[in-house]
Amino acid sequence: QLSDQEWKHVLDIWTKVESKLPEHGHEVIIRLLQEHPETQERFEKFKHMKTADEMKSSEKMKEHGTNVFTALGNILKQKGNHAEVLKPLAKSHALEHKIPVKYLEFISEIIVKVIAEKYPADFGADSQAAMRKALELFRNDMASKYKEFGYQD
Ligand code: HKL
Ligand code: NA
Repeated sequence: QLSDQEWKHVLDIWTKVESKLPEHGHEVIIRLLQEHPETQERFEKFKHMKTADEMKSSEKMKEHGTNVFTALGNILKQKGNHAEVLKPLAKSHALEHKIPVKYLEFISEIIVKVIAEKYPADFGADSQAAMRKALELFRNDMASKYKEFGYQD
């Protein structure tokens, strides 16, 4: 679990992220698919795309990035009491999309990197550490739900 101070770091930087949430969500998805091409195969609607430019001009991908970042924001705002919000997400990612925890690690790293690039002055070492911790908590709780749903990656 995170301290009050750590949650404050996480939610303060998230307020900045929300000022351009669709753009940042879009960029994270593009980088996930570019840096880890195996993740692209999991998206029926994106797996045909060949170039980063094609991804950048895709309104569908921007919409997906928006949905992912909106969902993530809703989870972070629970400050760890996210069981109820996490359950349907864990269920779909385990049983429908079949997304290994390893891929959740990939996206977590990219989220931290992108925020650090966009907001260097507001996302110092303590904030970065707090965000990593929050994303780790998210992944650990996703992983235990995966087990409950009988999904082993
Ligand atoms: N997805 C998230 C979050 C994440 C930060 C971690 C998150 C939050 N997803 O067809 C769909 C696919 C989705 C969703 C609909 C799909 C394929 C897919 N997702 C793959 C991934 C990967 C692997 C490339 C990773 C790392 C990842 C991480 C939130 Fe994810 N995702 C959705 C969502 C929401 C916006 C939707 C699911 C909506 C839902 O479950 O409703 C009960
Ligand atoms: Na995703």
